[in-house]
Amino acid sequence: MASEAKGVLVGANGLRTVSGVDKPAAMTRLGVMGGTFDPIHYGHLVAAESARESFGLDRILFVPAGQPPHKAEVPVTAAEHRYAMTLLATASNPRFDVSRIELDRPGPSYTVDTITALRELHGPEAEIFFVTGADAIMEIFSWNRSDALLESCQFIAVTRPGTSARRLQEWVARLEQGHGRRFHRVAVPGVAISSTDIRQRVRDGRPIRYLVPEAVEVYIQKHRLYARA
Ligand code: DND
Repeated sequence: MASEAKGVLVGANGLRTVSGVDKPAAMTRLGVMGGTFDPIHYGHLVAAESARESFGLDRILFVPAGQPPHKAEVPVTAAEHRYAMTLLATASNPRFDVSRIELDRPGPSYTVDTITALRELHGPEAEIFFVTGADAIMEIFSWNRSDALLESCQFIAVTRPGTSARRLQEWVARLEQGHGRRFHRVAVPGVAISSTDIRQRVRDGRPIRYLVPEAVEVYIQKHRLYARA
């Protein structure tokens, strides 16, 4: 027998019907937005919110990389600063959270380890969607244990100015062929902002207003991040 709970039709088997598909009532659809976030900017926020809205995700978990595995040779701002800026940038969105999981785990921050840990935390029913920009997904075969990673969750690749939308479509099709229908593509309003450009602007004494949330801009000034020594 079905019962009405908070406007959701719940069957005796504990399943609710959403768009004609039975799902466990407690199922979580979790978006995971991994990044170096050096610094976080509006391009990241628009990408995350577009993925959340397009796929009806309950939350987006921003995961700043403690030790970005692909940037071992590149100077990266201290993880605690990048974490603090991510907290500031996401604070006003009740569906955005920030995780310390990669900051508190020693060693390189491999995404496959993060997804495994999140799956243990949220249980096997949780649907996990890793959100990446078009440029990042095209590098995914070079990531640590990429075969295991590609099987571990679903992926949402968002369009990014500078990377052809058509190439992204071909990539998603190729990933689907090899690894099943767990790869999705979302066209997001193009925000041609990059962390590299923001760092360069600060070094050059140029404004970064409207490229990052105001609180992040103030944090960068206060801690003299990216400034010329
Ligand atoms: P990024 O350094 O590209 O992050 O790292 C992205 C994620 O990949 C992190 O979680 C890394 O740990 C993971 N990764 C990379 C390489 C190897 C491995 C893991 C491994 O496990 O072996 P950024 O802060 O630069 O950007 C964060 C995300 O936002 C990226 O997916 C990027 O493409 C995207 N993005 C934009 N998307 C749309 N419009 C814009 C964007 N700017 C950045 N303007």
